[in-house]
Amino acid sequence: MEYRHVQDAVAETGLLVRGGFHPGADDGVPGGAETVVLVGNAGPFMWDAFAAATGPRDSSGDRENSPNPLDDWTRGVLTPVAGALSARALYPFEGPPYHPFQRWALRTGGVHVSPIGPLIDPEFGLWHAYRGALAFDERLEVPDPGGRPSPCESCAEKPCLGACPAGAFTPSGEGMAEYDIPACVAHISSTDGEDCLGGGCLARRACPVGRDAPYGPDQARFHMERFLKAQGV
Ligand code: B12
Repeated sequence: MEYRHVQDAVAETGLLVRGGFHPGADDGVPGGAETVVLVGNAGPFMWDAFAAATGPRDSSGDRENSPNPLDDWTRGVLTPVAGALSARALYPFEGPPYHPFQRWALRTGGVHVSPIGPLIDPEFGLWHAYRGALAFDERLEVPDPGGRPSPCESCAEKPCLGACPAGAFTPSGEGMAEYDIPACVAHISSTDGEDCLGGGCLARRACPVGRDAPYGPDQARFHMERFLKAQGV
């Protein structure tokens, strides 16, 4: 098995391979593994495949009634791919306790911590996420992402930190800002929060990186509404 076979099999679903690594005992991979390949979304492909499979917004009772139809869809497409590749599928939404997907993503070397928490990709900016991981008992050669530096290092302005209308991000000097989840949720669920709800997090949208790869309006609203539902709103 070669890494490119994994890339090809995953790409058929609309998802993307987002790098791999060889885990150690302290990486928290259940049952251990020789290789972990992360699977995620970036660009329009996942949303197009999901929308085609589940129908347009509000027209499908199944899509609207499930706690998270995107998670259901992900399991539906990725579990068979894992089976065909003799891998185990692990999901970021399994939990709590959750699998440490951000830690695993950092282990691939392709992404970096952003000032507001979500990991930043030098190409897609903050417009990417993880949908699963494939754990292999076999050792696969994984490509070196090339050590591209974090785009945040050369970003003097850091507009992400000042863009939240609810002031939910408090810079903490070093590393990530403090994220005030209740302030964020209260704002998004009020009438003043329509811009965040309809177009996605304004702090993410303020980032100059990945401006040509943002989520479309339907996808942005879907994620924000699910985020609110997950917070019990
Ligand atoms: C619970 C959860 C939330 C909670 C609480 C998040 C929090 N900040 O505490 C809520 C619901 C509020 C939330 C909100 C959002 N989340 Co969230 N969330 C998760 C979830 C399901 C579990 C996180 C967790 O507890 N992991 C367990 C610990 C042990 O794992 P971990 O990898 O070590 O993760 C922690 C550390 O890595 C740490 N961390 C992050 N970077 C770094 C860097 C260093 C150097 C260190 C030491 C630690 C560290 O923060 C992580 C969370 O505590 C993950 C999926 C997952 N399984 O990881 C998504 C996840 C982290 N969320 C994600 C996203 C996109 C969001 C939102 C932006 C969504 C939105 N509304 O637009 C918001 C805003 C988040 C923000 N600004 O922090 C993405 C991030 C993708 C990315 N690009 O990195 C993830 C990975 C889901 C996914 N499917 O991809 N989230």
